[in-house]
Amino acid sequence: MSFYHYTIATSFEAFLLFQNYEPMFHFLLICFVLLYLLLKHFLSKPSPIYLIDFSCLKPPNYCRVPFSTFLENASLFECFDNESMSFMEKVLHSSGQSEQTYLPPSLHFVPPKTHHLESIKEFHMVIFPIMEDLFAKTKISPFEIDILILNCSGFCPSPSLTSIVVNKYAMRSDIKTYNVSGMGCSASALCIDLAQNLLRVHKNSNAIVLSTEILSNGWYSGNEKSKLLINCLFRMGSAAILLSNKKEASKNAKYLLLRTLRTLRAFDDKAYFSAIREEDSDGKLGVTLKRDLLNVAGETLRSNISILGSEILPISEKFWERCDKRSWKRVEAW
Ligand SMILES: *[C@@H]1O[C@H](CO)[C@@H](O)[C@H](O)[C@H]1NC(C)=O
Ligand SMILES: *[C@@H]1O[C@H](CO)[C@@H](O)[C@H](O)[C@H]1NC(C)=O
Ligand SMILES: *[C@@H]1O[C@H](CO)[C@@H](O)[C@H](O)[C@H]1NC(C)=O
Ligand SMILES: *[C@@H]1O[C@H](CO)[C@@H](O)[C@H](O)[C@H]1NC(C)=O
Ligand SMILES: CC(=O)N[C@H]1CO[C@H](CO)[C@@H](O)[C@@H]1O
Repeated sequence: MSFYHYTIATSFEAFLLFQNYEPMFHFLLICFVLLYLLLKHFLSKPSPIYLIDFSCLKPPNYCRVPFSTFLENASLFECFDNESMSFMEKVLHSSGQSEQTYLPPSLHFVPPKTHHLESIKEFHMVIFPIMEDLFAKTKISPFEIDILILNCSGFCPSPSLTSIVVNKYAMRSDIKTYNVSGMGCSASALCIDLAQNLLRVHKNSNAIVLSTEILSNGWYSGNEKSKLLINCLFRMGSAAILLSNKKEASKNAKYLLLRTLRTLRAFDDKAYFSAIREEDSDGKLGVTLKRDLLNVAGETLRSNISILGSEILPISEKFWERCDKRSWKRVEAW
């Protein structure tokens, strides 16, 4: 109850006392106040959560890896046999990535350097520029950040990745940090959902969601095809997203967070084993991506996106969606 409400209630009470009203009226007043508080509690909506702005990494040009130099250098590493080389070549060309992708400096060495220190250096390289860009864009200082969530699947050092960020920008001691690891791409839905839950509880707060994959320690130097995919598909990148539930955020925010949806399929063995970090028969560590991954991810996306769509799309879009479905059915019936 605010000071203002409190003053009104006590002045009423004082008035009743002065006028020598029956105890019944005092009781009524208390009931009224309680009812008001209950209504206020149940009817007040949680404050909206805005995405104010975001920043994505543009790695420096000297990190660029055209397909041809990637393959040329890989053939010099002396760990891949001919079959692996032609497999990686095929994957690169059908991966849909352009020639404008980047690998961290550690993987430009022949052979690649995959030490812990290299991963830390890579982390600095992908996170600090986007943090600075985000602070500059939004004119928010590191001191105003209340929540920091960091998502990086393959690298989990100590001190933690969030601590590295807090240390670099000398952030507040009461900041709430969370580092999410080992969850691969699914961490994206999870981190936004986590931020949403935290912002529901902590009023008037700014949250940053940071996201990256560290490649230096993920490099695979064996010849198992299901593990070689990682070398070809993952490239340097990172994003910093600023979310806020402050009142003033409504003025300059880019997006409003409407709904999140989380589904965990670890109960299902097929999903559980579809992307797994393990040693190959030679004892070399790598991440196995199975064909099941596509099926499982596809199924989950399909069923969940239609639920999300029905909740957030405007009526006109839903109408067209329905028409689309119907015409598709007609096509299939043909
Ligand atoms: C691999 O290819 C090179 C030339 O491209 C050839 O000289 C070599 O014999 C091949 N090795 C195997 C094991 O096939
Ligand atoms: C290939 O190796 C050379 C050094 O041997 C390095 O300068 C270059 O950046 C590497 N390129 C790639 C794409 O790894
Ligand atoms: C996450 O970060 C917090 C604080 O920064 C740290 O206490 C915790 O050990 C970290 N957890 C993991 C799994 O890295
Ligand atoms: C979390 O990291 C993964 C890569 O590890 C990325 O694909 C995903 O988009 C990230 N999540 C967010 C919130 O950006
Ligand atoms: C809320 C909801 O319906 N989620 C669904 C998301 O997709 C998985 C996998 O298909 C379903 O099991 C969930 O029910």
